[in-house]
Amino acid sequence: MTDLAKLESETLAAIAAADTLDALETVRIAALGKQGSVSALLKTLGAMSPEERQQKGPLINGLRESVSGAIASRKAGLESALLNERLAAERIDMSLPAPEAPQGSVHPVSQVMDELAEVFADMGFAVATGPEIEDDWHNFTALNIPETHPARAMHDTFYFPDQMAVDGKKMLLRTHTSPVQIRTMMTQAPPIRIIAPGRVYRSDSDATHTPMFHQIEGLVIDRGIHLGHLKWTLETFLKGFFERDDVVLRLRPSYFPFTEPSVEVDVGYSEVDGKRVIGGSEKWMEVLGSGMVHPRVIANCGLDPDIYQGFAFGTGVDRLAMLKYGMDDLRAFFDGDLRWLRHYGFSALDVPTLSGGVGA
Ligand code: 2U9
Repeated sequence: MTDLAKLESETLAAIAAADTLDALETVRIAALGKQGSVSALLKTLGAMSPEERQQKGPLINGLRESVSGAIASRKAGLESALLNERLAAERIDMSLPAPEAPQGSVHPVSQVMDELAEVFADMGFAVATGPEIEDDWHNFTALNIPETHPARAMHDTFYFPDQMAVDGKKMLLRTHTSPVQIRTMMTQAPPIRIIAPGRVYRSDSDATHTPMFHQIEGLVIDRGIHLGHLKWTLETFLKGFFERDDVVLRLRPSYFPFTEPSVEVDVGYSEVDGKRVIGGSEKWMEVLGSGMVHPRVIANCGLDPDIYQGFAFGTGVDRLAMLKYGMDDLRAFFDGDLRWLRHYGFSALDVPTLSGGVGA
C-alpha cells in the first residue's frame, strides 16, 4: 500500500472513531492544521518539477478533499446526535396544568365599597365623588361647623400652607366626605339620593386611627323626609350589608353641628368564640352617626329648608370591613403586606350583587 493510501485510511479511521466534536477537531488539526500530515504533503508540491507535480498534485489534493469531506459529514452527524439528545431531554409536556401564576387580589376596602354601592343602588342611591383636597368652606363652614369648633384645629385637620388659600379659603385634606354632599346639593336639584365613599384624612392618628381612612356618607334631600325614612334606610342598609335579617338597631340621641336631631346608631351583636356576630340585641356597638340635615346646611346650599328636608349618615368603611370580615388591626389595611392581602383580599370575580349575595 502506498504512503498516500496508508495516510488516507489511517486518517479516515481516526475521523470515524472520533465520538465528540472536540475529538473530531483534534483529528482535523492533526491532518489539516498548519503542522498537519495532509498540509505537510501539500507543502511539498512547491518544490517539485512540473512533471512530478502534474503526477502527484491530483493525488495529494484528492487526499485533502476526501479527508475534509469525511470531517464535514462526521461533524454533521455528531451535531445532529447532540440535537436529538437535547430534544429528548428538554421535552415539555404540554398536557401538564399551567404553573401557579402570581395574582393580585381586590383590597377589602374596595370590596366593601362595591358591596355598599350595590346595597344602596337597590334603594335608588347614586354614588357621588369629589376632590380630596378641599377648601374649609365646603369641609366645615357650609356644614354649620363654627370657626372655633375643635374639628377645625390642626390636631385634627391637615392644612396646606396659607399661601395656597383660594379666594380667602384655606385649603386642606378633607376630614370627611360631607363636602361631596355639599357640592351635590349646590349643583343638583332635589330629590337627591347619594352615597359618597372615599378617602378622608385626620391628623389625630393613634393605635386605632390612621391618618388616612375610608368613609362612606349618605344623603337624602326631598320634600317631607322624616326620621322614619332614616330608620328604614339604615335598617335596610345594615341588613343588606351584613346579609342577615336579624340585624337590630338602637338609635341614641347625639349631637353633630350638621344634623338636628342627631342620632348615633348601635347594632346588636353576640360574642361567639371570641368573635363578634352581628344580629340580635345581646350586646351593642356603635356603627354610624346620622341625623336630619340641619336647616342651616340646607340654606347654605341655596335650598329652602321650608320646602326641602333630608337626612344624612356617615360611617367608616375600614371599620365595617373589620366588623364583617374579622380583621383586628386597622393599620394592616395600609401596610401593603402581601400575606395580609392574600388572606383578606378578594378575587376580581367576587363581584357583589344583591341576588348573588353582597359579600364573599
Ligand atoms: C351633609 C349634611 C350632613 C353626615 C354625618 C355623621 C353623622 C357621623 C362619622 C361616623 C364615623 C364620621 O367615619 S366617621 O368618623 N360621621 O357620625 N356623619 S351625620 O352628615 C351630613 C353630611 C353631609 C350635607
